[in-house]
Parts: sequence; structure tokens; C-alpha cells
Amino acid sequence: MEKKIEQNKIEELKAMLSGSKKILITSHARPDGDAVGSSLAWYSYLKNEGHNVSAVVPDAFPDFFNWMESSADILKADAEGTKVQQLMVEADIIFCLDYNDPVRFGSLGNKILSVNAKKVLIDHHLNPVEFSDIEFSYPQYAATAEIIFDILTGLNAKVSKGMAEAMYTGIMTDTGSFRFPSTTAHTHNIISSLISAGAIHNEIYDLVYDNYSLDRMKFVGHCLLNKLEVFAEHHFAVIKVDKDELAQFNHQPGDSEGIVNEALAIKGVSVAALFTERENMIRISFRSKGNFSVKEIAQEHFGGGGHQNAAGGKSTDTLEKAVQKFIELMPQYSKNINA
Ligand SMILES: [Mn+2]
Repeated sequence: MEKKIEQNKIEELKAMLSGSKKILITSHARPDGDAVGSSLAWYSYLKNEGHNVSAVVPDAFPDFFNWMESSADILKADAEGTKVQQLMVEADIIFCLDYNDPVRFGSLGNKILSVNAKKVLIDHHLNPVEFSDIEFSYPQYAATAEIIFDILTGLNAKVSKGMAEAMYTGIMTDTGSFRFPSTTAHTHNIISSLISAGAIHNEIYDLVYDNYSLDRMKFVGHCLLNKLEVFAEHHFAVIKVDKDELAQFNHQPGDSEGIVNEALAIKGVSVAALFTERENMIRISFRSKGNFSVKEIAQEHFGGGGHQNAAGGKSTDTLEKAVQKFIELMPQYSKNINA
């Protein structure tokens, strides 16, 4: 499907934004590069337009996004809940970026639904929950930051260096550095514009990916050396990590990011899953290559969802039981893989 924003929706948005508005930009829990990057680009634009703007995420994002312009302005709802609720109540417009179900905003998700503000959804995940007044929902887009760029173009907005860097980060991280199938010619056209606007691709890569702690590198080594199991006959791999191991490597937000993809780099492996034991639940990241979709497994068996090649889920079983369930399910799902 073509990546394109309908101009009538842009006009609707323009009308909604006429005058000076109180605006709250929200994004999803465990914020990633796209959540932070798309929020900050949109934040800068709206501020420049003279609106009264705040941005909030449910909880902390990794340190390696701290260099982005205005990143220190982003509120964390878990630390500043009272202030965030006040902003929700006062807002004329709430933007929901990079998520399409209020549940993904965490404990204050319901509050978004109950306040009077107009809601505008800007997102690229499948199957949006219907709650917004304007819905920019485009699963064919690689990143919410791509959609933001096209909306900004539709609004004839000028893209500053800071906005370009933020959108570049969102697109780079959500496309696995431009290698996932969602990366299209349109993606590269946008990237071309972002580089022209001042984004320096090698610097941004370095800031995001060559900025890990030693603990994190050793954690990756531990996962690959001691925790990775490959089921070659059925084309999948599993990594499971318990709470003690997370503590042993001083696990910080974002440290698990990308580890599941390492397992996909093994010849013959088309599906990979990372099981992590957290407080009160097991968190699961699924990744796949090509036509094999992990979304259904996440949705039907692990109370989650996501995209064809990247999905997430959870389990209230023990770590061992959750992993065992996946291992037993996989042969029936993977029987058509010819890797
Ligand atoms: Mn995204």
C-alpha cells in the first residue's frame, strides 16, 4: 500500500490547530526512538506555531536518546502523575503518537479517554482502537516519524535541524537502520530531505547505537553465549533471561533492545523470541524475517500484538512455562518456512 496522507485530513488538522491551543503530546510506555523522535519533532513544530505544548511518556526512555533537542522537556507520567493529569484536563488537543490503544499509555490511558480534549491519533500499528477525533493510522508506514514528516510537508512546515534529527532517529530505529521490509523508496526520499535539513546520519547512528554501557555489552554476550537456544529443524531461536541475570548486569531501560535481532542473524533462523522475567510478569519480544508473521502468535497466545516482523507479548506463567509454551507452539506455525 502506498504511503500517503489524505489532504482532507491535513485540512481537518489545520482547522483544529487554528489559534493558540493547549496541546499535550503523548506516546507509549517503554518509549523507543520512534516514540521519542516523533514526539519531539511534533513538539518543536507546534511550539514554533505558538501553541502551548507539553509532551509526556508513561515512563523513562533510554539515556541514548537524551541528546535530542528538547528531550529534557518530556515529562514522565510515572514520576509526575499529578502534573500530567492536570495537563490532560486542561488540554484542548491530545496527540497520541506511535500507539493506537490507550492501554499502551499505561495507568493514565483511561484518563486520555475521559477528558474533554480532542484526540488525534498519529500511528503506524495495525488495528487501531477507535477513540480519536482525527485518525492518522497508516500501518504501511515504517515509523510514526515518517507519518509526522508527511504531515509536516502537508502543512508546509519548515523542518529545523533538531526536528530532522528527531525524525531521522525515529525512522532509523524503527527500520532497523533501513533494512526492514517497511523501508521503501519513500522512506529514503524522506531521509534525503532530513539530511538536507541538517541531520548527520553517522553522528546519529553513533549517538544511538555506539553508546552502550559496558554492562549492556556483557549482557548481550551473556545472552548469546549462555542463554540462546536454536531449534534449527523448526527455524526458530529463543533467549530467556531471569530477574537475577538482569540484576547481575545492572539492566537499564533499553538494554534489551536489539538482542532478539541478534538471534535472527543465524543462518536458517526465521523467528526469534526473547523472554525476560520482570516484576509480576514475563515480557516477550518476537521478531521474524520475510513473510512469516509473529503478530498472530503474540496476539493469540501471549496477550500482545504488533507488526508482522516485530511483535510483543506477556505472560503471567513462570519463565520456564512461558518459554515451553512457545517451544511447543512453534512447530505448527513454522512448518511452512523454507529457510
Ligand atoms: Mn514506531
